[in-house]
Amino acid sequence: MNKQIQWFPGHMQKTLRQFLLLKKEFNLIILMLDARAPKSSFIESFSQLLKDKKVIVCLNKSDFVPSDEIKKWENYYKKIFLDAFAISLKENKSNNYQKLLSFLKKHQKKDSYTKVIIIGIPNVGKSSFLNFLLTKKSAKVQNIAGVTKDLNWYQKEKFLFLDTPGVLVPKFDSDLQGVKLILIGAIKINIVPLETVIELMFEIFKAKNILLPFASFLDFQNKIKEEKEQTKFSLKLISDYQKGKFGKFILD
Ligand SMILES: Nc1nc2c(ncn2[C@@H]2O[C@H](COP(=O)(O)OP(=O)(O)OP(=O)(O)O)[C@@H](O)[C@H]2O)c(=O)[nH]1
Ligand SMILES: [Mg+2]
Repeated sequence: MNKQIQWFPGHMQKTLRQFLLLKKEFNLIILMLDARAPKSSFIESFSQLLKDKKVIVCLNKSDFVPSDEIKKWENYYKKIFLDAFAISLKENKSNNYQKLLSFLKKHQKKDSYTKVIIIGIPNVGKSSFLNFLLTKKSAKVQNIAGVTKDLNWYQKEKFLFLDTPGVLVPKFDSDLQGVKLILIGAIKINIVPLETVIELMFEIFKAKNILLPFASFLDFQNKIKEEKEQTKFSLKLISDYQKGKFGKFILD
């Protein structure tokens, strides 16, 4: 089954072009991923930008996942890039987050500003991360995809940080990847038929042994017949997932 989940508005294409034009200027790249989807939130669109650059991977929102499991992904990315840190901007702020700060300081340029670009898919916490670094609310943050629309520079000590709009790919490897990104809020829910999302949500959860209130998608359809009720219940399932009500686990 391939429903071709797609969401690639014009500003994303423009941002990717701008990234490549600015590539030479950056001393460090922070690639922000979502700890709930450490593989699916890494998208092909970034490859060209990351090539031959110093890249630090941040697995943000790790408050939603078991710490031993995210450690494996941290190690996985450490092997590919300069370093990797599982962080949470909501809890456990001191731990890995402090490590990341000292890491940044270690890679600071002596004689001029160190330019750091923060990239990632929508809604992973790029702007939140910046606000945290700046210890004040400067960048706009909201729990929906596509909040940041332009490139914005912020200065902290001898660092210049560039907050960027989240970008995606014109086409996903699979609909499962697309649905995982919908579940973590990186893709707007209204661009895909809700039925597709729920059907694949059952598949993803089953693979992870996570119980939903119905035995299967078919069971869900059989028990809730009316379309309006189905929509209401589907949105509740997604919202409950996003609130962490099904427990801590990784979708990938
Ligand atoms: N649970 C949890 N939520 C977080 C964390 N970091 C950020 N958030 C929330 O995630 C949502 C999105 O944060 P943003 O900082 O706007 O994300 P962004 O990557 O800048 O999003 P775009 O600008 O749309 O690309 C907000 O509701 C934040 O409060 C975290 O570590 N844990
Ligand atoms: Mg933002």
